[in-house]
Amino acid sequence: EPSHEIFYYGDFPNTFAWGTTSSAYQIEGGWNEDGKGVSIWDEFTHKLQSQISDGSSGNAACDSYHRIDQDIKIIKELRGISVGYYRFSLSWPRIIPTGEINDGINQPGVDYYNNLIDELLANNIQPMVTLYHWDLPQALQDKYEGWLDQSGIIVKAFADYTDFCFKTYGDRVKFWITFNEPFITAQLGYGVAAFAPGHYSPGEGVYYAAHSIIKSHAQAYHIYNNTYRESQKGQIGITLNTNWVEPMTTTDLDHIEASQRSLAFSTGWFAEPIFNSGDYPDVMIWNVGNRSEYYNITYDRLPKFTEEEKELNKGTSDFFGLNHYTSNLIVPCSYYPEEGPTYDSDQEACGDGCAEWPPSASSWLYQVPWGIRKLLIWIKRTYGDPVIYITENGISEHFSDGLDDDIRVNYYKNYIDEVLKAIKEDDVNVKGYTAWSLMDNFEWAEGYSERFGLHWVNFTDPERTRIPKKSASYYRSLAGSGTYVRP
Ligand code: GBH
Repeated sequence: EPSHEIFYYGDFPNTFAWGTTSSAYQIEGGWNEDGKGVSIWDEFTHKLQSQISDGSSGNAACDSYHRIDQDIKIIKELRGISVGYYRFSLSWPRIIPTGEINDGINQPGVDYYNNLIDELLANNIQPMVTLYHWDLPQALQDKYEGWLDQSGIIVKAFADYTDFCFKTYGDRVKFWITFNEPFITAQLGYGVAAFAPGHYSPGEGVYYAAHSIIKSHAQAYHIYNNTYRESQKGQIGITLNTNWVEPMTTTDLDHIEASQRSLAFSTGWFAEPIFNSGDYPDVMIWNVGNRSEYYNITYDRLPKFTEEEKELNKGTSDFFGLNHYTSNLIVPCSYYPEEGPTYDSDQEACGDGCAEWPPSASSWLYQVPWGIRKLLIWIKRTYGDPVIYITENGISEHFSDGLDDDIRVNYYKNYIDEVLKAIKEDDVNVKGYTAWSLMDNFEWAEGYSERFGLHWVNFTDPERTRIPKKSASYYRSLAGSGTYVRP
């Protein structure tokens, strides 16, 4: 059980790695420049403006496509002694415009990332590269229905893309993340349609998308493992997003079971195949099957892995990449939507933040520092004590907020303190921490209305000036006390 130290704040191991992060669509802009292909987020923001709270898009965003120098400058200033890496993502359609390598690559796009990587290294900042942070080439969506495709074409397209990236950048990139938060792509992209590509299929598509993503991840891992690992000597894994969840009533067995189901349906959905059995959690198979029966659905809404696929899934992550922001309280709930079964109703668990927890500018994000420690302990116990990198953690403010971001200083101080407790008191193998985000950026369906940055960005200034907030100097001083290490 966790000890009840209220405030720990000792020293991090001097091998601990510190970083900041961003993603391609959220910062780059240059959406149609130099031969870049259209992504599902370009299409979604252009065609369904009403889905974005301020009607905006990432067309220009932070203009990082033209401003590598400005980004390097703020990363470098932040680095102090030890903020040693920068996590960013590659835009697949910037590199391969149609998504299929046989159609050709886009050399200016390839060079953009070559320059970024070279500049980072020249400044002693290690690149941590995400291969897919939600911006699928639109052509793959149009031709094959994107991640819904179960024929193997999408898996092959992703495999070819990642192979190209390992070959092209792997001499310098030693830390790869295949997918950022596949849960979000599946549930928001192909389930409830709140995110691109806006495909509404809450009880089927949601599971199909996850299925082809897991297979794609496994392929990419094996390509790296078999062809590149020996010569390039890097690591490769996946990043999953997880809220910590607590039963609403800790003495009620139904509430405890509901919170366990909730974890199985969110983290377990991907972590069980990749870190444990090779297959989906039993409770997911059971629940989805039962609810299909109720609706007289005879095909598998949750697709089955073959024995061979299970073997290919198993053990395909060198580390557990964790994006964590908040916690929820869970109650059991059972309902049967008239339209048919849905991922939400399949899990028979409902949850939300607690109104008493301090809020943020995002409706879903409550400040619950102790949640990250419990989650880290749960991951350690459930997935065989993996190496963990926290690949995102952070808090939002409103568009009108400025440089005095005490709320963010406080959030980082308290969450990072809980991470330290997990390392020192609970022996969780956390090796690195990454603050989301390096700078304010395009916050998906919230547009620019929520700011997550350590740096404030002036979105009305064509220069997109980046100015450090109070939290940037706080993070610099905190992370600056350790020793510089590569993730
Ligand atoms: C991460 O997602 C992303 O990786 C990153 O790109 C993003 O900018 C960052 O967090 C901050 O959000 O309003 O109820 O529909 C975290 C997962 C996905 C959580 C979208 C909030 C919307 C919930 N986020 N979700 S709701």
